[in-house]
Amino acid sequence: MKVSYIAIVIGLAVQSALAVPKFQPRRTSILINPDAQPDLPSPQNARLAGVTPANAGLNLNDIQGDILIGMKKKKELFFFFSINDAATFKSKLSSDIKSLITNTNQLLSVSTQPITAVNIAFSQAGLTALGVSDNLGDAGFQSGQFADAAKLGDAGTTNWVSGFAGTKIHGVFLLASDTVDNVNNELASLQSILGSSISEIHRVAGAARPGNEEGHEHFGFMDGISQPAVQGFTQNVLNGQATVAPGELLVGETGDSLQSSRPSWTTGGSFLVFRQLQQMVPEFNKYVANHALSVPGLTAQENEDLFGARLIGRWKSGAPIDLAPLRDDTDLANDNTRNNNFTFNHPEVPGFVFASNQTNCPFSAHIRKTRPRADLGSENTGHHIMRAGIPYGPEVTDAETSAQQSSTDPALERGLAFVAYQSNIAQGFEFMQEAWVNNANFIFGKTTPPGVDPIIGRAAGSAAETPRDISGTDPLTPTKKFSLDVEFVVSRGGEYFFSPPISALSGVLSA
Ligand code: N7H
Repeated sequence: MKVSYIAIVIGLAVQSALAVPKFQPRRTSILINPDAQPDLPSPQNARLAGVTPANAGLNLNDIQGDILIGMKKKKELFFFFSINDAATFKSKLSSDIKSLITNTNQLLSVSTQPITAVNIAFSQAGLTALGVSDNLGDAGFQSGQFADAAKLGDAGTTNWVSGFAGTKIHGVFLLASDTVDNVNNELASLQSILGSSISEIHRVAGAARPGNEEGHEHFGFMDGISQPAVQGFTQNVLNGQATVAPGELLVGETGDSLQSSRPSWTTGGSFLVFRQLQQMVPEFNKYVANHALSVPGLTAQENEDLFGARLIGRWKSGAPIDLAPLRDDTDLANDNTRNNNFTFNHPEVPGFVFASNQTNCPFSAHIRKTRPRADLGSENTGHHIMRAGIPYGPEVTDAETSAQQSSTDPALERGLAFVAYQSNIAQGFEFMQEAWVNNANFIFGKTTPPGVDPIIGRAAGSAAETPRDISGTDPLTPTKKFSLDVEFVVSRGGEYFFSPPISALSGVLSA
């Protein structure tokens, strides 16, 4: 009796062990895909895109998965570390860690996505710790982000997370999945592989916002709509999408101006700019409510929403104000063939003077400052980035809403874990932030100086309490100045990294 009972138990155990395959193909994606955002190519289309142009041959199996997919992750953990024991780290990097790194092709279809996607990137201090002395050809990367803080408009570095101050971070793991548990399990297994060869310096846990807010950042605006189409990757270019040579994002590829001087092992890698940008959401909402416009024919709520939309250049839905200047249009927002198809110029409108007209969109609006489209004549500016960030931190609490003020509780900090990829930081993120966003006179040649970008702009070197002036936001009086006396976005610092091609992990980086 006892023996047959044991046999049954063993039998059931064997049966259930057999019933659970070791590798369970995914049924739900790691990625979100709101209608407003561009779709990713299917693996087949991505391969075809690589065949047509002369610059064919992006190695999507070697390019880390995060670089070309944009702001689409459901959950993402950024784990910043220093390397204590380079020899042990290198031996694990070339074997166990390399086999866990997720490439671009894997992410393009749900069935090939891993349980948790793992990417890795190194700072200059990290490359030095690994004994890599090659010059990657990027001055910003070489000196690190802390040295850049003043130029970026960070009002001092007192708000910086201590881990970002200096050059103590050597690398970052980017772990993406559909659940927090998956991400945490993956981190635990990485930590057990690497043991004491690394130490944690800092971590940021990102997540797409819940429910209908999925894809929206913490101020409530749909994000990730306007991303560059990449030759050799994107097959169906959407109307109004900027098309860039792969070398604008990927080191060593066609279009990288330093292609001939890059170390050969870096081809297919990309510089990753990370910024922890805290968002003061109740303060933003309060400022917008207090500055509601008075455009005739609109309700009070519509006038308030319009003011907010004119700071960004899009409605919360994602519809561009250049095409929907007075009221939101959710059909337009959710149609990715139309929602990016505008230039800010309206030659079809009789008497439209491009140098002075801000009826549809202020010169200072965030999306105009960061992609001036027809304002620069030609789109081919060479200043594009692939944005791959994700919101972090909790939703606003009722207490914060009623106080109209963000809590000082560190557990309630929220914002954007900003990530930008490019082949040249000086031409990409730095240029955008310093020459456009923080420059009160940009867009040049306009009859009214726009002021800084209201969301992320601050003149380099100005103190945090200095009000930031913008104009153009009131369509009835475009010369009217608004004094932004609160910070909507506070920089908590960051670092510059290089996201290497996967092949380099068992090559130069672990030699
Ligand atoms: Fe920005 N926001 O909610 O206000 N961003 N951004 N950004 N941003 C964009 O078109 C936001 C930041 C760019 O091609 C949208 O995808 C916030 C930095 C660029 O038309 C919204 C923060 C930099 C674009 C936001 C933040 C940029 C863009 C519209 C910080 C670079 C595309 C959605 C907390 C220096 C422009 C979309 C184009 C769009 C927001 C940071 C750059 C809603 C909250 C630091 C290039």
